[in-house]
Amino acid sequence: MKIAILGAMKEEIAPILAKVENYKKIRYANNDFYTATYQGLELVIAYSKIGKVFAALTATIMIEKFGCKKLLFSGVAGAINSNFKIGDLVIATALCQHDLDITAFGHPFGFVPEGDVCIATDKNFLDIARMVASEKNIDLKEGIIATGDQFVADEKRKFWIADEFKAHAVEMEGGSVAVVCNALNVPFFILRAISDSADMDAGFDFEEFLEESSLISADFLISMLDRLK
Ligand code: OS5
Repeated sequence: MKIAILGAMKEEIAPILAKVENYKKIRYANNDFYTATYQGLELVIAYSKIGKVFAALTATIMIEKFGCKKLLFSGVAGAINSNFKIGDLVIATALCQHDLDITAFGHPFGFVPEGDVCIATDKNFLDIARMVASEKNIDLKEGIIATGDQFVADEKRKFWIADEFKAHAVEMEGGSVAVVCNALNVPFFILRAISDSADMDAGFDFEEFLEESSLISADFLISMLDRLK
């Protein structure tokens, strides 16, 4: 059974590609997809490029063209919860889209008719992540992750997202991947390591910690794969 491993940026998947065996690059839809094996598991690895549209496109291709039956996302995120520090690992229990707004029609933020404000992560993956964290003595954080086509570097916006969606972290892809996987009945899991605090220092912190936090997330994801084999 093929498993999709997705990131948004090259830096987020580089440490995963470094750990897999004999990968082969396939160019499709303006993107590179790497088919690989890891401990007998068949993987398809890609970075989507930044934002909801690219992430949804790439997730769909991994499922519909490459036949992936499960999807795991690894990458970085901005912290909303003030207890989350740079380098902390966060798993999304559910995902929402903070920039989806048809409130002019009386709907709540993040909602469109026939959709849901939040989409829950696969329970089995959450259990595996909690098990891996407990074995490795890692203080794994969890909660709702809010997604939007915006790099949040502003406390006012961050506190609004926290208040409106009860979100603990923010990023730019997970919510759209959740929509795709939910529609296509593919169990999914979104893992992020904190790279910044979505505040006025976010741009600097992100650049400084992108590589380090990507590696933290990738290492944990690889440990989860060890449990799936
Ligand atoms: O993928 C985007 C979302 N990621 C998570 C994240 C986040 N999201 C929202 N708000 C925050 N505070 C967040 N913190 C972490 C990270 C990523 C953010 S957008 C970063 C863009 C950085 C960049 N722009 N140009 N380059 C890098 C150089 C470049 C040039 C050519 C090709 C590729 C890169």
